[in-house]
Amino acid sequence: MRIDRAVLREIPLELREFFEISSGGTKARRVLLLTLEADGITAWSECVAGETPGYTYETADTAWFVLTRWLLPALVRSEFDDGRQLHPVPWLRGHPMARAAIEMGGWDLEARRRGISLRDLVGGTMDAVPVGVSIGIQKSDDALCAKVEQYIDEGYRKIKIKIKPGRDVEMLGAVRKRFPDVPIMADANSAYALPDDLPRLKAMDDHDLMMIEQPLSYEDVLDHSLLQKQIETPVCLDESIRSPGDARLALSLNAGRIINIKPGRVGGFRSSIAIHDACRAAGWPVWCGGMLESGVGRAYNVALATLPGFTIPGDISNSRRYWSRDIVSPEFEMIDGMMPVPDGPGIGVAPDIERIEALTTRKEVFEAQ
Ligand code: OSB
Ligand code: MG
Repeated sequence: MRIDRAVLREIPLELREFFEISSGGTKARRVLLLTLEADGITAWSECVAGETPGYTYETADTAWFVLTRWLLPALVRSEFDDGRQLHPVPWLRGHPMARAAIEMGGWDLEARRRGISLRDLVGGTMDAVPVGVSIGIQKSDDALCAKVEQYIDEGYRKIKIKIKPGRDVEMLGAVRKRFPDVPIMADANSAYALPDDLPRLKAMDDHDLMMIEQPLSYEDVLDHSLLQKQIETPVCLDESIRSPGDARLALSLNAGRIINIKPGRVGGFRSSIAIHDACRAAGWPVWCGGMLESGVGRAYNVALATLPGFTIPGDISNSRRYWSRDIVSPEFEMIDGMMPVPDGPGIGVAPDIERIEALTTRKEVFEAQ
């Protein structure tokens, strides 16, 4: 079969709160939405690239360029048997978030063609997935503790706290003192380096953290392995894992004990599942990370997290944690710290097409000849 039509759109979506990580912050999200039409079916997906190259090198602008210049023109010229096999332009290096938008849209298309949910196409086993929340860097320890308290009250099962040099060990100590039993972890987004920061990273062992996520450079798997030998807290890799090959390297070097899988970061669902399978075989738990997605991207994260190796709560929070109003209905809302998995065909939530159309700031259409 063929993709008859592909439409790429950009919409602005304002976060309810500024979100700060060690490399910078964001409030005005620029969300790229892709629709793929084939056999009278329309699939929806999201490209999760950020506004700046502060997490990976990709941005909404680089993804727009790669998608409109190479990937989408080739996509509408290609033939395929199964939606899970959309890999236009195999020679194109890098740009996994741009590629993932197409690859994941193909999964929604295939699930809708079969009249099954994305969860069933993935082979997931859970009806609801455990949920955590990621808290950006706050102005003060008191402000942070207030947020932690609010999210615990709402039922979140894991509290992730963004850290950076100057806002780390002491701040985590203050939270741990106020909340002795809460499951807490830290995410450094590559803000530290060996050997200088080793004492600081060792000191985090005092605060009973579930894990520390991506403490060192995104390029440096070997140093994460050296670090893990010297600290008790499990190291979790995020930015360092861009492919199943990266995961195999991390596993063989013991460069941590946990991997955060974000399908956009690794080029889509096929890679995500391969990483999940490799970790499961090695006894490493995984969890699903987030990129401040709209409800469209969130639906994919929820479906992926139904696989059995996703034993740690993901960054898959309520729609309301991010947006005054999401662009899908129903919105995502957890029950007792568990996100129910949509069971309708494909992503199982309906994008609000009229609102999306009204919000669209740019749009490009590709049609099969
Ligand atoms: O490192 O996990 C990260 C958001 C943007 C970029 C990087 C990260 C994050 C988050 C947010 O932690 C997770 C979410 O979507 O709730
Ligand atoms: Mg992270």
